Amino acid sequence: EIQAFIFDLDGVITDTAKYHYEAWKQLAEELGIHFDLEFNEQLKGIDRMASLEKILSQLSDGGSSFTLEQKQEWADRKNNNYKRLIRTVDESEILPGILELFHDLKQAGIPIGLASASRNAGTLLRQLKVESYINVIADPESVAHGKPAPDIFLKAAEALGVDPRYCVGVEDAEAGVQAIKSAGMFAVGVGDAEILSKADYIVSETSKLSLSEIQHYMTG
Ligand code: B16
Ligand code: MG
Repeated sequence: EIQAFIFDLDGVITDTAKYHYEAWKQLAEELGIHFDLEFNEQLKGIDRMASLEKILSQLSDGGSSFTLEQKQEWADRKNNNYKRLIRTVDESEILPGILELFHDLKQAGIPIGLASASRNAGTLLRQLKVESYINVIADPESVAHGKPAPDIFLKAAEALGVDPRYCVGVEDAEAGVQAIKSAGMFAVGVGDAEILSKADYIVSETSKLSLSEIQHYMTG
């Protein structure tokens, strides 16, 4: 029996994945590093500094010549690009089917947790006006290891007081699906079935997410 749903934010509740892409692309271009959608796939769900490290690792010296201070400055620059891009986000950018799912979960008495790597998650939930549906937001700054480690999903489950075995995690990223599976939860993937092949249940888009279908699938 499902006792909680734990959602990723970027790419699941709203399509901010495209703004993260744009913000990194702006920075990568300034640094003369090639950046495309395929590479971006590896950054989904990965925290800010780890994402920067992956981008810099494409340089001939693997980016090892930069000081922490310099890297911090670039990470801040990316975040400023991102904050500029999300300034106008409002409830029209909630992905299709998400509000209906939140509503069905509330109706069924199933609490909702958020497990996003983003330090901008609170701002976005407010702009999307969905805060009232979310019972618990796991703080990414409080966990030792980012996705694909299970920490952030475990943190959300703990805050909800639910055993991970009875949690359903929803993710759009490969690293995120791995995090859910390592946490011992049922993983719902949204997106490309090949990229998300480790998920227990996959839909191509958020509009296809349905509580009754997932329940039906889990109980066989
Ligand atoms: P920020 P999620 C992740 O959010 C994004 O997928 C990832 O691209 C981003 O780098 C990360 O948040 C950190 O975001 O720079 O805003 O702290 O998918 O875990 O909701
Ligand atoms: Mg995501």
